[in-house]
Parts: sequence; C-alpha cells; structure tokens
Amino acid sequence: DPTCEEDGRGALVVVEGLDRAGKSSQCEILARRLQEMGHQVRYVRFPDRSTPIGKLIDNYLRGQSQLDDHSIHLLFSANRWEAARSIQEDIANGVSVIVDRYSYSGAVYSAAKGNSNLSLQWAWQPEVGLPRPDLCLFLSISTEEAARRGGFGVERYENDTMQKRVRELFLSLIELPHNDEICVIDAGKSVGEVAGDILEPVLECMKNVDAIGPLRK
Ligand code: T5A
Ligand code: NA
Repeated sequence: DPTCEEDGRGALVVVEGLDRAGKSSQCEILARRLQEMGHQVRYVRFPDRSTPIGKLIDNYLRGQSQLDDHSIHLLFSANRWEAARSIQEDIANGVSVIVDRYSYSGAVYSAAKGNSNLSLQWAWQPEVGLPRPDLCLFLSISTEEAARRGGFGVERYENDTMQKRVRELFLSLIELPHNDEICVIDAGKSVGEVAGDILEPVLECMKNVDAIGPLRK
C-alpha cells in the first residue's frame, strides 16, 4: 500500500554523510521515486542558504566572512529551527519530508574543527527539541573516494583532515544506543545501486511511522 498518508502523517527521512557522499543526488532520486509511487513529498536541504540566516552561513562557508565557532554553530542550528514548524506541519498533513543534512551534520562538523574546543555534547544541545527523524540514512564513504568526486575542495570544510575527523565523529554518533533510527548505507557504489539500497528502508519506515517526537539529549 503506497499511500501511508491516508491513515496518518508523513515520514521524516534524513540523509547524512561526508561532503560528496552523494546526499543531494540521492535525495532527488528518492523524492522523485516516492512521488511516482503516489506519495506527497517535500525535499528540504540544510543549510537552507536562501534565508537571511542561510546567507550568513553561505558567506562563511565560501570564506567570505569569519565567525566565532560557537556563533556559526548556532546559526546552522537556527537555520533548522526556522524550518522546524513547516516541517512539522507538512508531516502532520501527510507529506513526507526528505532532509538533506540535519542535526548530525550540525553537531559533527562543529566538533570536528581542529582548533575548536566545542565538544560533540555541547554541539548537540541546540538540536534538542527539533523534530526527530523517523529514519536517518548515513551515506558511508571513505574520505579518499569522496575526494575523488566532482567539485571537492572549494568550500571551507572540504579538506582531508577535516573530513577524516568528521567521519570519525559521525561513526561515534551512530554507535550511541539511542540513535537507533540511523541506517548505514554503502555510498561507494554506483548512483543507481545506492538509490536501490536506500529505497527499501525508506518504504519500510513509511509503513511504520508513529507519533513524531523531539530530538533527545
Ligand atoms: N554543515 C552543514 C555544517 O557544518 N553544519 C550544519 O549544520 C550543516 C547542515 C555545506 C557544508 O556545511 C557543513 C557541511 C558541509 O561542509 P552542503 O551544502 O550540504 O553543506 O554541501 P554540498 O556542497 O551541497 O553537498 P556535498 O558536498 O555534501 O555533496 P553531496 O550532496 O553529498 O553529493 P552530491 O550528490 O552533490 O554529489 C557530489 C558529486 O559526486 C557525484 C555527483 O555527480 C557530484 O559530482 N556522485 C557520485 N559519483 C560516483 N558515484 C556515486 N554513487 C555518486 N554520487 C554522487
Ligand atoms: Na549536497
């Protein structure tokens, strides 16, 4: 039965991973496939660079401004909070929301910065209370494979040392027992193969959506 919307809310599905893991490509394919199956879907990406807060983030990522590590961290989080209500409304109205990066990126990238003393625990706190994903797909890829893909090296965090630390921190988050919504996907395969591997857990999740809760500590 492809229309889980009929008897309830939409699902909140997050796609996470290193830079160039293929998140945006996969989100677009997933959104299109679900629509073709008759689901209502919205695709959201963070950072959302179109809002006033998003423009500050964009400038920072492009190296056009300098910001204190705590400040930019809180801006990334604020950029999610400004979208939280509309995400919750869509889900309540039976629209499934596919999210390209979310709180996991938020905590991990800030904590991975070499010279920052921001802990993963500190970095997670502003995320507490945001809509909790029903499913988080972590696109797992080696830093070497990610670096081979197009466009790498242009933005602030796109360097080897940073990506290695990001990968380690992502893996440590995944291992936390309360993060049982995270599903690891081998993103080193072809675009088509990864898309196939993603569809199954998403459809399974959409069959079983329950009451939406907030992200926990
Ligand atoms: N950030 C983000 C924070 O620090 N805190 C936060 O809270 C948030 C939300 C920008 C930066 O911001 C940081 C993390 C980032 O460093 P972004 O805007 O999501 O975040 O970054 P983008 O540059 O848009 O996206 P990514 O670099 O992360 O790339 P994607 O979306 O993972 O990959 P995609 O699909 O664009 O593909 C990249 C390239 O690889 C090819 C594609 O064709 C493309 O050329 N490709 C494949 N090649 C071979 N095999 C496959 N399976 C492939 N899949 C894709
Ligand atoms: Na992307």
